[in-house]
Amino acid sequence: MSSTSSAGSAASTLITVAPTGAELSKEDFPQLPTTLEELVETATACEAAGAAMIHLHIRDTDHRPTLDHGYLKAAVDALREQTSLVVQLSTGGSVHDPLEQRLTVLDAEPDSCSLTCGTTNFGDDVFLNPWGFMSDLYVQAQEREVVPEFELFDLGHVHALRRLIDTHGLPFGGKVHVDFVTNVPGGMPGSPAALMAAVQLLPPEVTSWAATGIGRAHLPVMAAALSAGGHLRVGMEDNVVFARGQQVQHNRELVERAAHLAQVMQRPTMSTDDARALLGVKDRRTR
Ligand code: KMH
Ligand code: ZN
Repeated sequence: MSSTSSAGSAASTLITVAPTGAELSKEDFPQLPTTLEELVETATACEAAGAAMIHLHIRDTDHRPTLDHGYLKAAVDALREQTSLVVQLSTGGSVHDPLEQRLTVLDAEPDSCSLTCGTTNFGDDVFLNPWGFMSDLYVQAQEREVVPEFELFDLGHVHALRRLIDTHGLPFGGKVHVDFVTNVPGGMPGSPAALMAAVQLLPPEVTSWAATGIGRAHLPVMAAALSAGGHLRVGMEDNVVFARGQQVQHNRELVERAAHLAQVMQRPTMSTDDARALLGVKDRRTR
């Protein structure tokens, strides 16, 4: 496959686990990790299964999404103490979170933060990411030495990433890692063809890319990404069906299957040290 990007084909696979998200309720999915204790248990199990990064949405004591600093900082600190995972905080939050509050996520000093490159319809809701917000988040992440992961839901988001780099230079660390979030109702479809079209258009500054398929696009997008040299994101934020009629009971199951497939494809899972080098994150480990 040819590509204008320098991301190339990777010899090993970065697996990111997105264990919780902001959309599912604890009532409907009691196995969703929402407490700090459950989060640490999940992170530890997923690291052992081959994950090297965790994409975090935090819940409060009522299991509802929160951007409260105390909760975010406690989660970042606990995961640093008890795992070696690269800790990425979501700045997307939930569709109901105000933009100003989404910027305060950086106060919790994560290794990485998500940065979605444009507004998108999100089911019946709108996930708001106007240029001013993206731009502020980009610059604040540079200043605080936090590495953004660019979440691309659509081809237009690839174009917006070009504008961010042209306007503000490279992110902290000098690497550009993107994650294609496919099959969101309102974004690009979760098909190999759509994924490959987007990969072809990546700016040459992109050094690595990953992909995830929401819901039933989970497996086709995983297989397409692996075969094209991409990395993987899995987790209950994106998919709660393990197989027909079989609900995911623990995020570890999704990481284990992704790691197995990566191994079969001769692209074994990446260590957390290698993930840090790939992403250019600052080493903030405390253990
Ligand atoms: N929860 C979605 C509205 C991100 O984490 O940055 C946004 C989202 C993307 O999950
Ligand atoms: Zn998220």
